[in-house]
Amino acid sequence: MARVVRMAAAQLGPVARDEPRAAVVERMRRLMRDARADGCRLIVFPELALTTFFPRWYMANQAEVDAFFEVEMPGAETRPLFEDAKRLGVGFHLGYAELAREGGRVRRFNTAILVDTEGRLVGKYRKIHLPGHSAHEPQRPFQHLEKRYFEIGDLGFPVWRTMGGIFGMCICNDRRWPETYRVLGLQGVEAVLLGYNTPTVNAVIQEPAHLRMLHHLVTMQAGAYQNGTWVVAAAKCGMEDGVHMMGGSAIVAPTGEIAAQAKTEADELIAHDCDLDLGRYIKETVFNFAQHRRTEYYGLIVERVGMVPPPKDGQ
Ligand code: CDV
Repeated sequence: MARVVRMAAAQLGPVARDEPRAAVVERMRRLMRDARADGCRLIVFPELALTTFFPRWYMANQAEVDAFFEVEMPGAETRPLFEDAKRLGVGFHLGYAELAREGGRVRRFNTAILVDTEGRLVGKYRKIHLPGHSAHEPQRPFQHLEKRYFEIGDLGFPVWRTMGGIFGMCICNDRRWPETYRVLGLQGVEAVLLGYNTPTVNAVIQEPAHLRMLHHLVTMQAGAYQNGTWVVAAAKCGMEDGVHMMGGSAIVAPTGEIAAQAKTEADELIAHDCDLDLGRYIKETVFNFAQHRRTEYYGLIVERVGMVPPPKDGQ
């Protein structure tokens, strides 16, 4: 019997800096109700969904930065999402800025959680591939200070058996890295859930908007196919506090095909009946890892971080 889970990507339009968390949560709750009405069992919200994408600003005052972080999950403002999950029977993936007190110190992560259809928090992931820079670079049209405001995630890339399948998570820039999908694929992942905030403009080098969209999609399509997994990706997009953020929320099938894609740059739900067994034939044939991987030749992938070309003649 096919294991079909109807899943949704809940794209969010812009969240202004002065928009209260409670108002954003109300927008998300509406999307959850729509998902329920559409027969969905799981909904994916974007990265840092509860606030504007604050790493675009340099803030010297840590208290100002910390105002964008959650100190508890659920907290007073996010608890309704957990209650709705249980009441509606719709699990969710949520990205947020996490301020944790661990080992006697304050730690800050770009985090995503997985909540099941009973409203239970079943999984947590902390973003590993943090893009951008750590020092203020005033020559940029806008900043990307994830390396300043967050630590590198310390939880690895786990998967969870829940809601009838094997689920993994990653966040935004992680989706561009084949290593993300392969580590999840080696654990038999059947659906990779992710949210993203991607500026339409590359702040460092001129890059046409169509290429930004191509790179977003092509990496997810390759990751899906090469690991026989669904990928469900939700954007926060549109003109947010003066910076245009890319839409293109998508549900990608294990075949690498795009099963559903957002049309707007506003709050929008896209959904698909995801057969979690669809990737099985890929996992059992062309990407049967146990039969075909040649790890004896892959050492460089973990031994070497940066590229080292061979010496030029005579050197
Ligand atoms: N939030 C992100 O991780 N954004 C990056 C941008 C900076 C390229 C991304 O990979 O989409």
